[in-house]
Amino acid sequence: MQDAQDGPSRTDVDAIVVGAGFSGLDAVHVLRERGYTVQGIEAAGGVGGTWYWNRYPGARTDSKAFIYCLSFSKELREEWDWSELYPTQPEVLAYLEHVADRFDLKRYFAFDTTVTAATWDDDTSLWTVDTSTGRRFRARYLISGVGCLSAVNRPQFDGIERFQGRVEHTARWPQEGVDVSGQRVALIGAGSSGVQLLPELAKTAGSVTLFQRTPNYVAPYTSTRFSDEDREAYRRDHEAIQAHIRQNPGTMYFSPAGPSAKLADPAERETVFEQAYAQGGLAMLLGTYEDLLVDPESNDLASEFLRSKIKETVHDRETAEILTPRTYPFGVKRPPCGVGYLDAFNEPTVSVVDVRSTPIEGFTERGLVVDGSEYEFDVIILATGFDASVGALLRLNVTGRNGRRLADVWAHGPESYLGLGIPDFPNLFTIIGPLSAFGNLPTVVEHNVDFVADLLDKARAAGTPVVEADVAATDAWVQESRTIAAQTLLTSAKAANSWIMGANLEGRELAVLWYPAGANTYFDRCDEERERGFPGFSLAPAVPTTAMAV
Ligand code: N01
Repeated sequence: MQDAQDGPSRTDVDAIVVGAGFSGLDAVHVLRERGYTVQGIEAAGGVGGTWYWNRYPGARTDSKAFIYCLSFSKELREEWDWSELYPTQPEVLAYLEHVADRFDLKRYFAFDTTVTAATWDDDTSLWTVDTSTGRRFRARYLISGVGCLSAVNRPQFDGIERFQGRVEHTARWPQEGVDVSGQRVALIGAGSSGVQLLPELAKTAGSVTLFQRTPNYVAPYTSTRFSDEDREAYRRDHEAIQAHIRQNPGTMYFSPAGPSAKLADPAERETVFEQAYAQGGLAMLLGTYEDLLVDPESNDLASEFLRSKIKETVHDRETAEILTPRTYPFGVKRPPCGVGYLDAFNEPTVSVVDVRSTPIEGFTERGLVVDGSEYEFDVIILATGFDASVGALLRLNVTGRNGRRLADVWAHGPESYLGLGIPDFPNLFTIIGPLSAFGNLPTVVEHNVDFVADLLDKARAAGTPVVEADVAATDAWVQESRTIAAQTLLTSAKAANSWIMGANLEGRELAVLWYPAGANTYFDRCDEERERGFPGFSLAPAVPTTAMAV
């Protein structure tokens, strides 16, 4: 086979990688380094993945900068200077642009190209990938780097097309921005995106009205600027930091204060909670007590502390009450972090409408209707989130062995071995796919990509390039994930409408989307699988073709 990268037609390659975010960039880089020919496909006009699309004001990470990056290259670490603890969207996008340029990755991608179908052919042992541009690609391996929060959720509001003003979604924010100066703005959604955007809108808009269905336990952000000394310290301590996050269930740089909130001394516990709240970000969830997501009594203590902060911060009693979560435990819905979110409700131009018991009835020419009343706006912003984890994969229209469609196989929830391989879908690998680990995602991405590359190397060395997750190993992984989830507070996901279990989408069955025993345990399990020679995957020879090199 020709070296697909050198010729004008990059149709037949070893691997197709879908997506140019953290996962896709890392996968293309690692596979190239190991001698595979690769074709990347990306729907956007450039690299960045989630950071390409989510350009709304206020967007930033809630992972610390010195771990929210790729760790494989010392040079990359030396030459990139993060400016603050929780970097903003433009800075993360600039970082990913830099990664792509630094390792010359853009040349392997077809941009502005959306995958419309991916089909396995048993007669050739190849994947065929069709795209929106009409180009068709063939490869031995199909690696999904589509991300877990990329399929946009746009609720079907009645009459939305009638509205004469502007409608935008946070996850498809226009590159040129949206000028809301003096405008009457409606914001639908109070998840991480809405919580980050609202205070930014409030700076210039004439008014901001939040339409909130489920209130959130919102932690503040304290994003300090980095000094040169800070940066030097992070570089010097890189190995220790990586070892630390590898042992943390959320792959984050926090050290819990103790095993149990309910068993801690009350005065000490109060101090721990206060310190975590002041520290901001995810410290309240990951830097206090280890049992918050498994013990209801411990969780109650944290939930009540956060409720008291809302009451303390928001002056108007009725507004504070609407913003206070009371029907589900803290952490079951991924907690948003907000710079000045709660304080914004003390501004006379900012208000909230509770749409839990009286949902939005529909849009009109001038605005939207709730409980029979019309609210008029110039701009309506949807911060309504994503079809998480499975959505972006299903939108690839994947068909495996014997014409089996992934959408049918996963009709009652995703089934996958280690979140990476699916029986009947040979040579498809899903980076941070359903039932892999959730946490600081670049860390999980790198671990997943290295695992898959090692597996492909083994298959290549053995001359058995058709790799498929075993049914028994997959069943056991799915069962284990469901059993562990049932022992946690995730069982309250429905009450929280939490995307963590797909409960945010109407008509969707509740599903375990992540391996719930923590990323540290997940990494151990993957490492064990690798050390034992990948017993959970079968390897077989390919149907001989003259076109492929592997
Ligand atoms: O989405 P969400 P998101 N009528 O699903 C509401 C990551 N992220 O984009 O809760 C009225 O959390 C919905 O209401 P309800 C992060 O992992 C990270 O905000 O379903 N409201 C909810 O309030 C995050 O968790 C950052 O009742 C409707 C909101 O829309 C994940 O992405 C920043 C509705 C959606 O909240 C998703 O966050 C941004 C309807 N019909 C995102 N339909 C960082 O900070 C939906 N809603 C790193």
